[in-house]
Amino acid sequence: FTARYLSDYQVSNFSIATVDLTFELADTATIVTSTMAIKRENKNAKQLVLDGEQLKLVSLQINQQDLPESYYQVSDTQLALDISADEFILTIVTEIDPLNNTSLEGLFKSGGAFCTQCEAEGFRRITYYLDRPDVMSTFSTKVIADKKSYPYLLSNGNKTAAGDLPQGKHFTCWQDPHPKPCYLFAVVAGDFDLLEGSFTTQDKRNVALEIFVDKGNLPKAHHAMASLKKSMLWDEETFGLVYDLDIYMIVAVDFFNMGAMENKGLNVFNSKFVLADNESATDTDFFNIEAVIGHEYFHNWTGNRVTCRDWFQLSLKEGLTVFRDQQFSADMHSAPVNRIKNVRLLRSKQFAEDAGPMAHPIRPEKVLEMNNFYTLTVYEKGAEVIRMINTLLGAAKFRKGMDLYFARFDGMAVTCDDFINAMSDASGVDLVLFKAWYHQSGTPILSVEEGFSNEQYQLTLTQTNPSQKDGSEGKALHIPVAIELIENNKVIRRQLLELTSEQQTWTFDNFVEKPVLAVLADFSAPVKLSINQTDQELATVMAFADDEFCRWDAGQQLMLNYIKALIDDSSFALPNSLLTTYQAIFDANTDNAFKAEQLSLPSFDEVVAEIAQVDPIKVVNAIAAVKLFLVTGLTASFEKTFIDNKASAYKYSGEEVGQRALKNVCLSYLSLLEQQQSKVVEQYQSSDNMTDTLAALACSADNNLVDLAGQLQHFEQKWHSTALVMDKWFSLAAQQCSTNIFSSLDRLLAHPLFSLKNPNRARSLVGNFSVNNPRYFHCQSGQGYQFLAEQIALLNEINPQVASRLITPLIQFRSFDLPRQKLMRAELEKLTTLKNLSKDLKEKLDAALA
Ligand code: BAL
Ligand code: ZN
Repeated sequence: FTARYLSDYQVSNFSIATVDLTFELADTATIVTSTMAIKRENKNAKQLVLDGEQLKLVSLQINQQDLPESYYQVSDTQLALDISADEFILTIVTEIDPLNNTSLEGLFKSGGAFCTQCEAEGFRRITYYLDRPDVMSTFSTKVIADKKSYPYLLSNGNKTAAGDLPQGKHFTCWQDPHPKPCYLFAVVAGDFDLLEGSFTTQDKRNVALEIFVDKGNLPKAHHAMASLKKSMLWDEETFGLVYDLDIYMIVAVDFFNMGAMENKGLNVFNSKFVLADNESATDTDFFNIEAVIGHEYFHNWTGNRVTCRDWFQLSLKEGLTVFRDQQFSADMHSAPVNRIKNVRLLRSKQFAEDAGPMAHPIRPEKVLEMNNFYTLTVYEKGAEVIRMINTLLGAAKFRKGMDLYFARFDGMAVTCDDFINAMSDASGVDLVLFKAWYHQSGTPILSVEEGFSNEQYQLTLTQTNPSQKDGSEGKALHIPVAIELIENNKVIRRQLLELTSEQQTWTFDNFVEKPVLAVLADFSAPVKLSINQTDQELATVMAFADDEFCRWDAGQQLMLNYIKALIDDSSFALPNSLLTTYQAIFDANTDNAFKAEQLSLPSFDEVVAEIAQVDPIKVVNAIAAVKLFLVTGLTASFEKTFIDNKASAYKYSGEEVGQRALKNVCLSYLSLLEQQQSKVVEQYQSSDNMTDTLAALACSADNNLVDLAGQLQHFEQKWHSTALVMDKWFSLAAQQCSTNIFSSLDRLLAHPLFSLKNPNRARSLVGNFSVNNPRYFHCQSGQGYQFLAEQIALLNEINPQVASRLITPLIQFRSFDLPRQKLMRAELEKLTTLKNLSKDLKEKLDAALA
């Protein structure tokens, strides 16, 4: 395996103007014929080297003449051709085996359907090609298959022809007028139910909207359709971006490595992000479907019309598109609650990645396996970086920057620098220093010092940036820090400070007494905050900051301080003042969804991110102790709020989602008290919706309540034939906080509905155990680590991409105490000896064990 470096980028020696593809689909021997119009762009380049993996080369022709064997060489990864002509037509026929393709890259079977996944480098598993994003071509595709089994034959662009063929076969032809890199290519063939809709663009064109789902699932596609229409309208209204083909198709499949894929005009989705109805989907499912449909739709401009020059620039499209989907969700729902959820994800998962062995800048500089870089850093931190540009420029200038970006680069493959330069040129804002966010890894620590004298308030901000992988010191970044100053329980000053050096001090005049600081309003930068505020100051921010994020965050900080105190000393006595502060959350006139976030304590991962080499069981115990203290002291408030927010028949609407969230947070607290546990049973039995059912089940699993076994059995009987719901069942069963968990896990692995070949299933059981069952994943015997490592070893052969994702909790072993480190390391070392160790795992194991 050889690593690739950003600094080695060179333009392609050859271009491909057009590519015509014919797929003769068959389970184990699909024939792909590719005819390409190729031009030599670099006169000094002698060989044309095409990428190709796991292909059987059937034939090769130049300008319709067979190419003698002496003119080409085939290896496991390449086809090198010696061709003297500068312009020529190359026809390649390959044979591939979709049925046995369990990696789910390239062409594979998902259930009964054929489907493709080409990003990042899957197209090379379909045919030999210049598989790089800066080679953009016009694609036309003919798909041939058995008509009865595969009535729908789909590809990118517009349908140009269709007809019957002998032997019960048929064909459909597609033409995509927009030149594109091959990672955006897709083919799907199957027998589906089709939900049809339409959208009229602002320039009055009619776009056909088609959602393809497994037979019988049509009623579950309506929310996805509504979400698509909202996305299309939002992008027109917010960014002036209009859809550019006559048809937009979405296909939902059960076997998929990612959430979804933005192939031009033909998105392929994990069915989890399409299918929903009131009985089987949770509020979170409904929310996520809208967000992911939006995300993939927004890629049509940020990703497809303007794409990446090379894969190191992935954040060019992903950071920007996540930012756009976050803005979309914020506009559709509560902006502060969305912001809180973004920040929780960042703090719990991205901060750990940025502190772990796979830490990388949002624009990585060295890659062994590109699939390893579809990360929280590239996506979520990448979105934070775009958000900071938005904050520094202001919304109007940010929009001007977007307009200039599209005016300059439409139809091109470009770099992150091109994006920033457009932003800077359009706004006049200097972003030279800001660019360092693109090449520096690690989470900056922002330390806050306050002073007060002679009616003057002084604020000193210091940034500390972690040292980099090459040993160099972290440099000062351009950090926007939005603050509020509160005096007499009122915000009297609001300002955006720009920290551009290691340390800067700001002074504010005319204060009678020291104001209370609310810092990082709306979480204005992805940093860790180091600040000493008293409980009283935090309570003031919780009650009186204007910025909702700051109000929420002050509560989190307060709780974190006490969780830390309990980790240091488990006999630490929590003060009753905490109860008063928490009671104020119940009493405040705020919306329910926000209250639910305020009542939710920092998660296990968020706490781990704050403490070096921590004993994980102490973290679990400390969080549980704070929770028990709060519910014991405020039982009546939790109970009243729980009862007051019981909704009538299920409806997915903002008001009711908030009510359910608040009610279920209260139930989670109450379930710690034996005398309240009947509420869990009652809720499970009376629930008419998946949100409440799962909330009750989670209480049973987390507290190992006696009713859990019966509830799981009942749930399984009811839902055994609904795949997405059974994923939830496997997740919950893996979350059971019980000494019997390891025998349960063995039974679950042997369950007839369990298969490691289905990524959703593997993630439900294996992923959820290692992430959401910390007491047993981190148990002292090391059995939890061993369980995960054994499944990863199996997945290494089946689906390296999924294996490589699931290994994350093990490679982050340095976050934990030395005994755990030793146990986790031992499992990682065993994995290094695997036969056929994949590139995906090797890159992570090497980084972790270095
Ligand atoms: N491009 C891979 C899937 C996504 O980020 O939309
Ligand atoms: Zn994306």
